[in-house]
Amino acid sequence: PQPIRLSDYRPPAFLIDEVALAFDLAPNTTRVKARLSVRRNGAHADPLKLNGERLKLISVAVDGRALAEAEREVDAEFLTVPGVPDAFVLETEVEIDPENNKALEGLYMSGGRFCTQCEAEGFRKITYWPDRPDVLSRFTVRIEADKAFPHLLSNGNLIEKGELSGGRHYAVWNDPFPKPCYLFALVAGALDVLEDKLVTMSGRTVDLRIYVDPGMAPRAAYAMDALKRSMKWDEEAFGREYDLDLFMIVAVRDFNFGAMENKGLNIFNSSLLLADPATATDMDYERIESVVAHEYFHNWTGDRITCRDWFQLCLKEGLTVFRDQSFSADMRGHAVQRIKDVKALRARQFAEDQGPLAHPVRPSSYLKIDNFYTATIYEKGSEVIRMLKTLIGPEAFRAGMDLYFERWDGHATTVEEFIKCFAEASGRDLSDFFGWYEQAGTPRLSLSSAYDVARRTLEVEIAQETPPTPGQPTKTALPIPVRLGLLDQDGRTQAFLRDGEALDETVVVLSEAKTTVRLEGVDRPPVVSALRGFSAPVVMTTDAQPKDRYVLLAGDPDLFNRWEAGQELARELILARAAGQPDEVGEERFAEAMGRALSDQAADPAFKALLLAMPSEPDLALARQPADPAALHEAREALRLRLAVHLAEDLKRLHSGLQESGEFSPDAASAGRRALRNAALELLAANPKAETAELALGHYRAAGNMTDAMGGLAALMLIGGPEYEAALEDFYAKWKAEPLVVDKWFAVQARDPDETALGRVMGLTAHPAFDPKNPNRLRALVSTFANFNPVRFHDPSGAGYRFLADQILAVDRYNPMTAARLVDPLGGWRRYAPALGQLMKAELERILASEGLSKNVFELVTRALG
Ligand code: BAL
Ligand code: ZN
Repeated sequence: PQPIRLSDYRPPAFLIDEVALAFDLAPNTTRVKARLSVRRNGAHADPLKLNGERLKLISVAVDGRALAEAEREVDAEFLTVPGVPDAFVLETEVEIDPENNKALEGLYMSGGRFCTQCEAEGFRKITYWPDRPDVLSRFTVRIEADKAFPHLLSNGNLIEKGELSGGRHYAVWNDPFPKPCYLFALVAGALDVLEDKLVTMSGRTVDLRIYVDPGMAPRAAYAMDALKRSMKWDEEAFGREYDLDLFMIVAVRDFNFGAMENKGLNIFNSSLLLADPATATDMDYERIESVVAHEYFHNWTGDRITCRDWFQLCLKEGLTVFRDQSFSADMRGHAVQRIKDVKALRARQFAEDQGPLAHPVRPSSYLKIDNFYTATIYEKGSEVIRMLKTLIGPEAFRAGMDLYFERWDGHATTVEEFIKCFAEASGRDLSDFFGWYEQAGTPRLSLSSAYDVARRTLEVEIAQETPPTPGQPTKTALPIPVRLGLLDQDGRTQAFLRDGEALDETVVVLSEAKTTVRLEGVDRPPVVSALRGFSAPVVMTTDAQPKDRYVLLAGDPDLFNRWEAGQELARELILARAAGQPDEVGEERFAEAMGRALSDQAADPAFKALLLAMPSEPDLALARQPADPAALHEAREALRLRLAVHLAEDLKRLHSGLQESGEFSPDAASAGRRALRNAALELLAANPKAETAELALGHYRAAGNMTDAMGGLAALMLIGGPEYEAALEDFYAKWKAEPLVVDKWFAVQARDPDETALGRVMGLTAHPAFDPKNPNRLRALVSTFANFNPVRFHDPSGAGYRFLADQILAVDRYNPMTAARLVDPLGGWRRYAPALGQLMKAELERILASEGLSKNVFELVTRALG
């Protein structure tokens, strides 16, 4: 297959101002009629070439005249009509089979309902169309179906509906905002609806509707609340008001993405929408809040202003992640949110950036754009916007956003044009900053400092270097904002002078390979707190001694760096032990410091819960290569055991003291207390004594909500034994009718580090509740195992790799997009000890040698091996 390149971009040959679609819905034989008002774009004599896949063509007509077969060409990917006029009406009719569409792209059925997923290239499986984001059209959509499908929904406003003979009915929708076809949506079926209203900043009343499976409407209440808060927040933080009279969300169970921002009709994976205390954890509530916000925020950053081509994906995704992270920080606390966001960034994006799948935030070529919905585009894309805001300041940032909305509303545009708005608003030359979009890889910073006690000066030197990534052997220096403050040895903030200005904190912007800054008026020997708030997506090493880290852990006013100091201390101790050089004294000292941090009454419980969680095994595997997952697992457990023993009384006190009574509330403070209580239990579970198993079982049995039930079950999983087996059985018996909870049951078993786990996971693929055609279920078992159970996935026999490769091959036959997302854990083969790496590579080669591979899997496996 030929790659698509950014440098080959050409404007569309034809534009379509208006389209009328008519759907006659039937599970196996849906008819789609399309009436397109087409006009030639520019002076050329090209034929009209429309994308279309898996469509049975019934008829084509130009300006009312049906075309004979000789007058058009049809192949597996295109309909081509030569010799068309400059402006004309094209009418097509096709037949499609939603029931047998298991790729879940285009129009398909989930739970007996029709639904769509068109981003990135699903619309071409619905009708013939120039399937690219820079063709913006006004859509009118008529849906006709049996009344067994009572709700007939599409984008925009409902303009007509009525009854038809033969038990059928119809609805007509009009979307006044021109949009690319990837934002088209249709839903039809039996649904319950939760309704509400919101008055916007200009006083308009908007109807809000969330459609869910019958009986589930109460579980949409939290999503509705999150939606209303998001709408208000976007008005206050960005001055953006909602534009239609109606905003709808539909939850479906079978979905490749988390959710989709179709104009006025968001479609959600039900796992990111439905919640009540009995079936959803606090983490589910948190994710629902952020994803509801994310999809809503797309209305302006994605829908009103979209991407010129798919290379610009970060233009809408990185920016919208930045917006949803800012919203979550306002809702839940800035420091705690930042720590969680950075943990996610490191776990997914840093790993991606260090492997064969590394790519720039704006890539320059692809085979399947589906493969670029990555942590780099999303999470690093958001970090880039955050740095931009740090560099130009919040006022210029807001002015740049205002200019972007004003200038580009109703258009499809590029990252260059976006950055130009900030350059104009700030009066700054941002050409160097563009490097963040074009250069892949995580910059490495090394910081050293020299204190001159006589002159009371501190010289800080920071060097940057970005390792090579595939296709980019040499790298240039980037502008990197490093937020920095000083403490003294007693942990008090120290003011200093920079260029004569007295400051508590400053931002050093690195622009060269090496940058030196001189701080004066530093009265006492300093401890440097650098990269506060994780001001740039980099890996930083410093000349700090462990004693400096203890000072930061105890008292850095920047909570991110306080947490980071704890993580760095823990990482060093674990890596030393994994390398066969345990630092027993250091481990004790660390346990004592953690004890002091836990007893800090002023600290937020949610923050303490994060402090208690040791760096994850995937995170540790990135820190030292080649990685030995078994040694890392053992060393991490050894440190956890030491903490569990040393802090046993504190942890038990926390566990009993934080037990809640009264009604469940999903608010951040209550969730933080539950998080700390469950974190205490998880740490205690590192010491698998009978007493701990009893405590965990009691916790599980007494749980009044899913957060605590899962906390208990996860702790029992770590302890193992009959209590765990009993709880697993009890859990399944209780929840087997609740798909989202059964997903959790599969996932907890997939995370089990016990040596029996691989056999158990393989056995679970034969469980009657395992349905690999459902992406949530597949991810719960297979993806959780491969990504979050390193010690068992990297079984020295290679059986874990073989299991994953078999799953990829099986799923690729019907759902390439989801199959391709499973490739990543094998992609890091070069980072592991050769005995493991070669086995991983062999599985990639086996996949590549298989017949009938999709483009999606082919592209990722080829790159992984490359
Ligand atoms: N646009 C795909 C789903 C999302 O990022 O919102
Ligand atoms: Zn998005």
